[in-house]
This record gives sequence, structure tokens and C-alpha cells, in this order.
Amino acid sequence: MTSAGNCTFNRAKLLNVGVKEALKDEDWDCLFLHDVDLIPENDHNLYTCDPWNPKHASVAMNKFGYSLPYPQYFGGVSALTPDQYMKINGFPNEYWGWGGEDDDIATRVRLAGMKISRPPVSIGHYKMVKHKSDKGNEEKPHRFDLLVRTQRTWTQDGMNSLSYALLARELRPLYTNL
Ligand code: BGN
Repeated sequence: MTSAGNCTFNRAKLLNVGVKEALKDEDWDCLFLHDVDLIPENDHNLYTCDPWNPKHASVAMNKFGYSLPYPQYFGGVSALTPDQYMKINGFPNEYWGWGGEDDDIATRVRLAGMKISRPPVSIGHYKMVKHKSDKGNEEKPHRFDLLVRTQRTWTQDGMNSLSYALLARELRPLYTNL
């Protein structure tokens, strides 16, 4: 997934678009939502969904000393069945710029009556490819206001309010570029 033009990056909305488009192709049983800068380091960390709960796979990143930065952290790599994804109304569309969208998603999981499932910290190891903060993905000061509203907004902001224009769809041997 890439966003066109010079506007601000919106990770969560792009993931919603990816899911929407992917489900037009196949009846997938597991969706992996994966940051491009994270390299899995342990092949016991299975790329499968937990049938009961949304899974957070990147529990031990080198950037955070191979541990969770805080108990509710849900960033990096997650895996949901399409049913789980729809149950939380997907991801929020309103987080433009860096930060907070993953915390919103963790809150959605709880509000939808599910729990975050995780592999052991000894297994969920990832190396983050070093990069500077991206242009167009500046930290948004506004994210704190959005986060306090999640409880009121999650049922209206998500897959059921997603609107976008798809400019291109290229089928490559190993992936589809949207
Ligand atoms: C948190 C960010 C997450 C980010 C992690 C790790 C916020 C919301 C304000 C409470 N959350 O602070 O989005 O993934 O750091 O970098 O900024």
C-alpha cells in the first residue's frame, strides 16, 4: 500500500484500504497488518491468526530493547481474522501523521470484548530497519484528543465510514501494489 501525492501519511486508513481491496480478491482467513520496516527474527513466530483474539506479533523489537514498551502497545505487526477486523470496525481513519492509531486499535479490541493475544517475548523478535522520521508523517499533537474520544467514535469511524479513490492496482508475482 502506498498513498499517492504529497499529503500526510495515514497508516491505519491505508491498512483499512488494503483489507477492503484484499477481501475483494479472496476469502482470506487471516490478515497480517505489517510495518514495512520490521524484519521478523525468529521463525517460531508463526504467521497465523489466533481464532479467538486479535494477535500482536511484534512484542519484542530491538528498538525497545526486545520487550514491550508498555503493556497496551499494539504497533508494528498484528494479525486479525476478517471477522475480528470487522468486529472492531477495522482501524480508525482519522489519524493523519505519526502516533496513536495503534493505541486506538488496542482500545477497539477491548471495547469489542476481545483481548490482545501475543506470542512469548522470547519469540516475537523483530529488528527495525533504521530510518529517519518520514517526511509527511510528522507527529500529530492532535492524537491525544482523538484517543480520548475512541470510546465514543469507534463504531462510526472505521470500515463502515471508509472512503477512498484507488488510483492503481498492479499485480506483481508476490504481491499486489495498490
Ligand atoms: C506511543 C505512541 C504509539 C507508538 C509508540 C511506540 C501515542 C499516543 C499518545 C499517548 N502513541 O507513544 O503510536 O507506536 O509510542 O513508538 O503517541
